[in-house]
Amino acid sequence: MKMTFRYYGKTDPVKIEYIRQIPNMSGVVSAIYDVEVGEVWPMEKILELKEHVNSNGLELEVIESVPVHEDIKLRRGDYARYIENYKQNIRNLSKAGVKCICYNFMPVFDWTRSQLDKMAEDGSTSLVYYKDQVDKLDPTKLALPGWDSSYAPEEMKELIDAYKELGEEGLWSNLEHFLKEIIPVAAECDVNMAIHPDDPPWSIFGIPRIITCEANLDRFLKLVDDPHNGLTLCSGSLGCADFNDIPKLVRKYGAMKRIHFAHIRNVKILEDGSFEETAHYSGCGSLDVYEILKAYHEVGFEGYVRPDHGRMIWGETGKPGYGLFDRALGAVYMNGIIETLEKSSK
Ligand code: DNO
Repeated sequence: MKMTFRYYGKTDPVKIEYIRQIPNMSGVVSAIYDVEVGEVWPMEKILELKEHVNSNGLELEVIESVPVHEDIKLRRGDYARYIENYKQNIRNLSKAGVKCICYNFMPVFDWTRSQLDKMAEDGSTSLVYYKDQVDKLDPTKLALPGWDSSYAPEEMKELIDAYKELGEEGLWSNLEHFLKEIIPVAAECDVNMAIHPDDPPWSIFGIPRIITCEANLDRFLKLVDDPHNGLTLCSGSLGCADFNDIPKLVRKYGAMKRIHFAHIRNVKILEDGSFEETAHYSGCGSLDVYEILKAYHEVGFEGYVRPDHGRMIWGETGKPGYGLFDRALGAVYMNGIIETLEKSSK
């Protein structure tokens, strides 16, 4: 497996020069951030990013994410044009050597948390999801990093209502339509599409969420049964629900060669089903990172892996979940486990 690190481009407070100093880093996972959602990423911008990454000794083989416009998820308005644009993005990225594209099909909101800087006993801060707090939030007035903040409250309300009306089956049907359009292009370009699970994997604010559990992952993979239609298996997104057994999912979908990208994040599940993000080390959270990596090793996983959300430690400030220090610790911890697994199985 290839170790990678998420990088938000030249404006990221985490400099690419620092990322390359983390042992065993093969490349960064990045995106073009200054093009509106749904539009085609100009080839010059893609090549400029590639050149910037490559000149720092790293690869740019994974894009996270090419966002899917809400019109596609709702199959309304300009969806047909946005799907054509999406296909063009796949073609352009493949021309620049990209092998894997991560995306999600979460309505309106990407990952959701009730607090981004909850302080733990050791003074570190992390992202948390407390059910009672989330239940009290007004989604039309919320803004979290990673979310599209361009909606006015009344537009947000209209969108939420449209999804409530669409319901889960409507969303499945729109996802199927989207996949049937884009996967043939991905196959032609030999780019692996890797859907990110819903985070958290349950419905919030009454909006449907479908990439949540084993039965739904089975259903998703069958919508278009092609290896290019695969998964970003995010341990923390799926694993914050105790009905998801991550090593089991890794073994199952890994053996089917349908996992293209592994996100490793640890979370501590609380009694009421709330959760707190923790350090990657197994002893800190509810997930056994050793068992998860062992499952990847056993199925001969050859895709990309990256440490996901880290805490803020050692006085660092920056993008919630995406500082340098704790993610670097996560990468090095994972390197240690992977090296041990590889050498002890020889
Ligand atoms: C959270 C990330 C997600 C992910 C998107 C993929 O930190 O894992 O925002 O990038 O859901 O489209």
